[in-house]
Amino acid sequence: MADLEQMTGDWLARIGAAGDLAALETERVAALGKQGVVTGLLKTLGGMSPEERQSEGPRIHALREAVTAAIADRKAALEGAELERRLATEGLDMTLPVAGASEGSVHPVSQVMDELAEIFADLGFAVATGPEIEDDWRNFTALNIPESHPARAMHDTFYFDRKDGEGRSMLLRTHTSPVQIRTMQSQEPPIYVIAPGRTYRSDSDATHTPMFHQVEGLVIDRGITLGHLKWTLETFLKAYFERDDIVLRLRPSYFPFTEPSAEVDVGYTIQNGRRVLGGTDHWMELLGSGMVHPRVIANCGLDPDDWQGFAFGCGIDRLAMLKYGMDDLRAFFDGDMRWLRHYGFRALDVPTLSGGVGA
Ligand code: 2NL
Repeated sequence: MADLEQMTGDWLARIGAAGDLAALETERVAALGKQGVVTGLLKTLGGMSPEERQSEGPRIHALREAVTAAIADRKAALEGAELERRLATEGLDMTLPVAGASEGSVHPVSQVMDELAEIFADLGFAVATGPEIEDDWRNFTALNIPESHPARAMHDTFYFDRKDGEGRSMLLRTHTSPVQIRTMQSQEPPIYVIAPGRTYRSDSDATHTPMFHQVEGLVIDRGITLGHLKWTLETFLKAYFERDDIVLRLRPSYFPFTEPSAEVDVGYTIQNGRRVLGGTDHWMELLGSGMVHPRVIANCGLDPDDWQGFAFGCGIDRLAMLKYGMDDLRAFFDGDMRWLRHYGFRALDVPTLSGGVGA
């Protein structure tokens, strides 16, 4: 067994010479595999006298450990070299021009969502998102919508057959409010968020699609009043429609999750037979809003004596139609390339407040 040192040297040389991972694997099997040389040596231990085993055992184990370590080192080195090679050869030159005209365009709904995020970021609001499959507690109960409320009727809400682990009915969210419920449950106030996203209702005609987009806003802080709500909506709509003469009118209304509640109308004039936002000649309803109901605040584990807030909700598809002059909601989701080419936005038109959010 005097040649064990010699063997160790030979194996380390063979492993070091393995040029790729496949060659290294061949060496590993030859040394440590079932029929491998080192495995064979280990098997000879069983036939040795106790004295022989005491002297040879540690040497054979040392050989196996040296070979194992060398294989691991070589493997790491080969993998590192392979990564370096790929990094060197698979790089992309981001400054190269696009080959040919690009086909895709940004859908107006995505464009408006970007504009909303941009405008509200300037007012200190973060964007919150959440799952489209929700439980009926977050979609209804937490929002003070009682079991008997018509919004819960099967014909409006898409329910799943299965319940979740806690026995709650699962559904496609009918508004983005459950995102704000999640936000209140998981974050300490003050909370300033908007929640844009897909929502679902079993409803389909010229002005309703079963999937539509909604944006809701939520503020939870101390000493929040209806005045903060009105200023926020006015500032948002002036930036969004890029006009300073936007006038709002708040009408008393009812939502289970706000008290008091207000429907928000925006003034418009008729110019050359078209509606143009601004002024006070005519009014159209644009948003629903109100002061967050104390029961909703309490349902999320916050003390309504400490925290107040306002919330609002509005259809994104409708915001897009009003700003960019589309008249049929269904065309939004037809995937007609002619419509998308006409109303789509170029991919690199990033909305900025300084450049005009719709620039
Ligand atoms: C509408 C009305 C509204 C809200 C949505 C809301 C959310 C929470 C608490 C309280 Cl977590 N309120 N959202 C409030 C008022 C109106 O939307 O007409 N949407 C299209």
